[in-house]
Amino acid sequence: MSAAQDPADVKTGYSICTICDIGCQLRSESRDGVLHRVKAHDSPALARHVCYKGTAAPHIHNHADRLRVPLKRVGARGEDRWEEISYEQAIDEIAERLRGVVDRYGPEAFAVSTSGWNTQTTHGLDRRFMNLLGSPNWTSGVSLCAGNTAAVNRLTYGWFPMGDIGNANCVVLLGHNPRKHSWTPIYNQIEGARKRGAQTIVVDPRVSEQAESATLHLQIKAGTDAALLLGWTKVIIDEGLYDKDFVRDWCVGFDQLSERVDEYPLDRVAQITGVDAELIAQAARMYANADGAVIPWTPITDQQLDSTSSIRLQAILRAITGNLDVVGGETLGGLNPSYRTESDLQLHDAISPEQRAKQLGYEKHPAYTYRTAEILRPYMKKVWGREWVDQVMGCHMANPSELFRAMATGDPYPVKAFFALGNNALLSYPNQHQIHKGLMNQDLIVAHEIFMTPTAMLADYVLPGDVFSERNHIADSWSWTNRLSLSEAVATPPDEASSSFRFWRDLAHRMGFADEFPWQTLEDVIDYRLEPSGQTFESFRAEKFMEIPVPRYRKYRKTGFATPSGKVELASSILEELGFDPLPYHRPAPEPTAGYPYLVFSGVREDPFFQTGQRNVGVLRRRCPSPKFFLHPEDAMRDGFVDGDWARLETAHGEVHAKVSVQEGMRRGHLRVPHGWWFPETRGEVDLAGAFVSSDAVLTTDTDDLIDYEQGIPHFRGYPGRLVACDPPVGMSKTTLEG
Ligand SMILES: Nc1nc2c(c(=O)[nH]1)N[C@H]1C(S)=C(S)[C@@H](COP(=O)(O)OP(=O)(O)OC[C@H]3O[C@@H](n4cnc5c(=O)[nH]c(N)nc54)[C@H](O)[C@@H]3O)O[C@H]1N2
Ligand SMILES: Nc1nc2c(c(=O)[nH]1)N[C@H]1C(S)=C(S)[C@@H](COP(=O)(O)OP(=O)(O)OC[C@H]3O[C@@H](n4cnc5c(=O)[nH]c(N)nc54)[C@H](O)[C@@H]3O)O[C@H]1N2
Ligand code: SF4
Ligand SMILES: [Mo]
Repeated sequence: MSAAQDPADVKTGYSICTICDIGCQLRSESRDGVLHRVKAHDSPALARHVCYKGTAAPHIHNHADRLRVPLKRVGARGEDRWEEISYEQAIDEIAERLRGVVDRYGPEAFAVSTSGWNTQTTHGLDRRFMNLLGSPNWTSGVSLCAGNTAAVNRLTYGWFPMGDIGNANCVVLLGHNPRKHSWTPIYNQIEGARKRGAQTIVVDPRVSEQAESATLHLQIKAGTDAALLLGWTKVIIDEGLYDKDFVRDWCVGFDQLSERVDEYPLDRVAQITGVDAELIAQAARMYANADGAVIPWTPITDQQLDSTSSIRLQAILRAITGNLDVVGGETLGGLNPSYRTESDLQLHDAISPEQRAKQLGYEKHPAYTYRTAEILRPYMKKVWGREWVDQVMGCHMANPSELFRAMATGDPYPVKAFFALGNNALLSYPNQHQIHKGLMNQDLIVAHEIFMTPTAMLADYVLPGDVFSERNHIADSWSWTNRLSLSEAVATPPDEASSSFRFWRDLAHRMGFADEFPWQTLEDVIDYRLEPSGQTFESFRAEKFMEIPVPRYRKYRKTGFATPSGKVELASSILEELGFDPLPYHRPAPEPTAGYPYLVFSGVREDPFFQTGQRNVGVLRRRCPSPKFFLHPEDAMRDGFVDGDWARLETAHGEVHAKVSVQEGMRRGHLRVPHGWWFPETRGEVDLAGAFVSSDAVLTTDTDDLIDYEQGIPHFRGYPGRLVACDPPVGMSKTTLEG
């Protein structure tokens, strides 16, 4: 047999897909060290959990534009001119320049933004490094997603629960719209519940895919979810539909809550939300009367002006209807005792209380900062056995708006070094102009990336990251659930591409923290994390692909809840201590005007992409070549638009471009803007590859009147805008795409 005919070296393994953040476990197959295909799981229970982004992994991992070697900026910042350097030179220089920033401005001048699920192998070592150095300024895209929800849930009952959709008889989706190709496992769970006869209630200004098959659809006016939930709570209390024993034995603040919801009679709620009063009452009764009901996490209420109240109301409803920690309700999983948590690795005691208190957001918007985590310490210890418990990475974060403002202006102190790992920060927070200004004002920017994104284009050093098919990992869903899942390397990273573990370890060794970073390899860290169970990575891998501890229910009967009162705090003593309203409320957002007649919301994720990613991947981009605004046919007709027209959306803060998509299912007067668009194909022709052309982040700002009080969260759900006809933006005519 000639060499050309030799059978390829075929390797298969289990993988956790990191193309989106739901992390399906799949099967990966490589040939001669190159990822060849990704396919469904061999366990029938998991086989349906794969979408077409997951199976497109070879097109992403083997993409011609994949970053392969470290790059150092040679032109002006953002000019996108580079020289290739060795990994060792890159780390040496980064360490030296970071030391320079810390010596001159203090460790708090160093900030990190990362979402963690795509870099996957960090294991909390980023925070460990920062805590040893003395910087509290870590933030993440999860501050607008499940991370902040986790932190806010803990104010009410000390944990962020996971809905037991598989056993629920009623599922409430506040906007949240899982589909066949968006969070596929959650979609499958909801479909399974429907087939069992579970009722579904969808609250959405659009007839979304989930709304189409819902038992009840409440076509709400964007941004008014808190008012709706106040109305539900009032119905449930007035009609005595709550769990009286649970409320008596396990809740505090019920009378105060009853008084507060009395301010929200149904006619007022109907007027605020645009939903019929009787339909609101019917939905509240359906939820409260179900034997096992869940309100799964949703990003919709993470990104509203009264986000803290919206999230708290979901927590309150779960509690008063007796759905906490029961089968078919909201399970308080707890930590997996077999695996050291990321919080354990993060060493939050290593940073001094004085440095912690410098965390940006600590004073003004403390809900997910160290300030709240510090208050919770003794209660976390009592119930969950650790003082510092992080869930979904979101419980000890700096506030991004405060951070980018400090980077841009030096107020309240300078922030001069910024690292983005697996995060396209420029497009992934509100107020993109301020983020840009902040990035332009840095002495050192490092991006750890797989592609040259607009954020990476602004860096001094770009380090090539590895991808999930190239690394070993055991995932623990960041302490949201206590499941452990195996992910095995089947392919070889190209050239100098390497893991975020290696980045933090090598930097730590150069910055004097070698003793605290004793691990040589990634598998050493996993072995360390598995130590409490007596397992190692190899033994875990040899024995199983997943470990799911047997659930235990109503654990609070033994331990109480991890709150100051030990009970569910319907009126939050922590919010009160922090100087905020302890009870939930609705806060109205700016209304449309004659000049800005649309109520704009951002979101409706597109199936082929995850967030700002994959616009360069031909097999996916061809499914959705351009960004789209959605509007109702009557609005389109009045304003003279037809399907496919290019248009410019203007708000008080910025403008973006997209094509018009006329959709019957939109609520009248509403306009949807997509998230995450830039145009990799225009690199070299358009500044920062079109990062400012269609990105929702330029439409929204983060001044005090437009962010949530407690967390400092931006309002992406319902702000005034107007639509103007325009030509296609420069560079948008190209159609050839790699991959
Ligand atoms: N304006 C605005 N901001 C938002 C949102 C919004 O709707 N509007 N949504 C928010 C939400 S819900 C979320 S979850 C966050 C998401 O925030 P992130 O998860 O940080 O998503 P992105 O900012 O798209 O950045 C992901 C980057 O990781 C890179 N990447 C992918 N795989 C790997 C890998 O294996 N290794 C490395 N090193 N890099 C990799 C991709 O190329 C991409 O550039 O954003 C939030 N921010
Ligand atoms: N294919 C794909 N799947 C993804 C992602 C992706 O980028 N691509 N991202 C993942 C991530 S990180 C997240 S956070 C989720 C997000 O996914 P979802 O939770 O589904 O969120 P969106 O798609 O942004 O919007 C969902 C619905 O909210 C409605 N909506 C808008 N404003 C409001 C409002 O004010 N109130 C209510 N009640 N509804 C409103 C919209 O009409 C839309 O139908 O998807 C995950 N899955
Ligand atoms: S839903 Fe798709 S992209 Fe997300 S983890 Fe699963 S396979 Fe990957
Ligand atoms: Mo998200």
